[in-house]
Amino acid sequence: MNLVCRNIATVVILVAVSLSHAQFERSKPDTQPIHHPVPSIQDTESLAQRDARMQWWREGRFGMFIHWGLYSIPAGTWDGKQIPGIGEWIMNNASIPVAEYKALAPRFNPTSFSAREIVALAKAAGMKYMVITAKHHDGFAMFDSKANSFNIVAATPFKRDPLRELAEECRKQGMKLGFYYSQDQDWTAPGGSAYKTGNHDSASHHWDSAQDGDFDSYLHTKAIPQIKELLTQYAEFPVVVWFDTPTANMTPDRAAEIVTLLNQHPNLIWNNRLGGSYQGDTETPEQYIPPQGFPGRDWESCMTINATWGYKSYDTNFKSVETLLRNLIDIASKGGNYLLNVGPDSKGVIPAAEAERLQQIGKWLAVNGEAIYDSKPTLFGPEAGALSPIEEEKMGNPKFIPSWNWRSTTKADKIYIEIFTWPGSGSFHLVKPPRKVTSAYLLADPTHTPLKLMQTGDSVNVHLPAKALDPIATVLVLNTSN
Ligand code: H79
Repeated sequence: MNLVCRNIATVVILVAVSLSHAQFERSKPDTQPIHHPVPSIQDTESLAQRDARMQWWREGRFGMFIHWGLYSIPAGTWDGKQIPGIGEWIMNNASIPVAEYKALAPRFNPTSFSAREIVALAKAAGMKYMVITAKHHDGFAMFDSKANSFNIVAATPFKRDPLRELAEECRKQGMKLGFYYSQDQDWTAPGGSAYKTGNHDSASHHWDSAQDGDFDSYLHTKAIPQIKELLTQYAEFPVVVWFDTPTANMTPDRAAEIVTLLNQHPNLIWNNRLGGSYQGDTETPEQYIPPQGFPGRDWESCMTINATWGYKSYDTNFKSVETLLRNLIDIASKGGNYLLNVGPDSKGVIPAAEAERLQQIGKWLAVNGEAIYDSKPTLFGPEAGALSPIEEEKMGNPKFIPSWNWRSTTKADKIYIEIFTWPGSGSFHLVKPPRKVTSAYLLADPTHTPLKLMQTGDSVNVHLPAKALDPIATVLVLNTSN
């Protein structure tokens, strides 16, 4: 290929295809008026009330998920065998009897836990909220519970309440705090539900008769009393309740009992995993980014930083800073939030490889956060991409290839282009920008020196320096009118 040809090809790679962005608009109420035994706040509030309730969450964009519990002791290994799968599932995946699993509690003494350090890390990462497992499927409460003694204060030598310590630090450091609670699955309380794994073939999918019992009695003696405790023991927190894995046991009437409690906290945000036909506030894609977001719904992709939620000593499959940061940008460009998980170990420490990655993301956000926080989705359509210089469609037109070359976010008078692949052509070329571009600069340029603009016909060419300011993502800011 001669030089001229190659230059044309690099320019073509950055053509934007303008698709409808109507799918990102949030103009309709979320919930269809399906009949709920108890109307939830989403059923009764006005759109304006909903917008006010969701405001901090929509602006925040980036949160820390913390999966921490007794499973951090076995850390993926049981009886000398490495148990495949996610670490917090070890009890189920290895069919551990209730008594044996409960015997982990007296060994749990995470003396290196520091709420101050964890909140400080979340802040340094540029995260605006955190959600911690108050009780996962294993049934162990990571808080001071009078309702059930299988908890970190009553059953361990540690005797401290990490949720109380986190609440205090979040208050001090200006961080929002939410609680994850497994309301339906509970593998150590009689009557709690279990998803089926392996050969757990009975109707209940239990693997130990100690798990058998009446679901309503589990709900009334453990789950509901503990949810009450979580909603009332921590002053202004939680601001989020994150339910998980509803089964057929979570009927509308049972879920309604929980909704009655949630309704007493009118600023609370809760997700779509309560069950019983309640849709909650947020869609929760797990371990993926929906290509088009969720039209008309608030949403949050929750993702692991390696391949497990709960700590596994031998999972070193860490995603690169590049992947994590580009995930955040991709999610923001589609109007969602990123809830990125960390898994503290049995001493209460977030593994260094995880902390380092968060620090790096925070460095980028400290410079470029303006393009992420409180931004609106792309105006270019859900899949920015490129017309292939080589491949053709059936009709002989260049083939459209969705690409990671760049993403875009929006504010009232600005379009941000987060450039992943720095163009070799020396300029960024936009065909039919959705607004009139009046000037441009790079966000990471401390002087915000205007870049040379060339408007020709319906396209804009922005002159760029030879090298990216940040190899992961350099933000081009376009000042726009109308
Ligand atoms: O808390 C994290 C997971 O433990 C929890 N949600 C996130 C936030 C979660 N619980 N269940 N699931 C997610 C989906 C269930 C997947 C399953 Fe399996 C497939 C259950 C049985 C087969 C994964 C693979 C767990 C056991 C084997």
